[in-house]
Amino acid sequence: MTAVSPLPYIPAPAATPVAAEVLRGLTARPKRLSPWLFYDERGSALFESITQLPEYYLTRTEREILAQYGGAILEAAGDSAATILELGAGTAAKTDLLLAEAIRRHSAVTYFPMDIAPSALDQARERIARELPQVTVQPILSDYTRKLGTLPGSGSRRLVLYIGSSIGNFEPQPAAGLLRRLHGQLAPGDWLLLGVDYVKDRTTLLRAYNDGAGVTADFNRNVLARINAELGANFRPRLFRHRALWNDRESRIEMHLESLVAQEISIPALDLTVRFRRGESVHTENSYKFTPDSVNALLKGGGFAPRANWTDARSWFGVHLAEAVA
Ligand code: AVI
Repeated sequence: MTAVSPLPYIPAPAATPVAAEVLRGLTARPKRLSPWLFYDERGSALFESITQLPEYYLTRTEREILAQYGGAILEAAGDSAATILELGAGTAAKTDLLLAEAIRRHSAVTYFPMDIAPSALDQARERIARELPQVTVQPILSDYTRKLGTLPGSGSRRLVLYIGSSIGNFEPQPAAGLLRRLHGQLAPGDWLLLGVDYVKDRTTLLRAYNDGAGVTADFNRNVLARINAELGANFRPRLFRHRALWNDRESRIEMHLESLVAQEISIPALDLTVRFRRGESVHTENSYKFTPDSVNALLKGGGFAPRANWTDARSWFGVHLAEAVA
């Protein structure tokens, strides 16, 4: 009888995106987990709480810019403001400021919020229907980071919002790739409004990711609870310390989870045991910080022509408007 060599064993659940990412990340050296894993229902709620923390200036500062310059932004984007799309819209709380300006300028405004969280999209739709009934909302449930698909609203000039400095959670190459894919879906004359966090003093940056109430720490550790819930793992999140540090060379905040003890974690759905040394860490997020020049370079690399940008009184955050060019 001839011996048949066994096929490599791939546990079936690793076919799901979460399982595949956890398998890849926790068998890598050094260990890492992608930041999109944060956003299950609890993680999304924790992120909403982060946006209201006194130390987390990003959301508040961007809102200030949109409140002050919303009119100027839409003026600069011209007639594209009648068709507004938003990548990773969440509950779209800040977007109301722009939508209110849009209905001042256009008799009919259509808004397409895109997000992976159906509950956030529902909240956005209900609130906008109540507060800005002149806006037609057409939510799109999708993960724009994985697959952009055909963007709606072609035929009219479009304004795509990508605010909140979400682009900062991608490394430079994937960030440029994402902008290029977006550009590929747009027509010349469509616009992109990109919100980015600027480089600033280290203390302010570090405080934003090491808040006193420990919400960011819970948000970081929630990824372990998610792996427990979805893959049957036995992480004890409290045995991992939240660490956020500033990497000056890469111009980014890094978040890590550091194992407080030597431990062995089993992940039954992946048929995997993961060993941690005491002090070993899992890199869970990068949050890149930009300068006006580095944003413009990123936009140009993606096929966009930077046209204008606005900032707050302290130059902590920037909102950049760019046109898709052929
Ligand atoms: C969603 N993103 C822009 C946030 C950030 O600041 O990078 C995620 C976050 N991580 C820790 N706090 C907030």
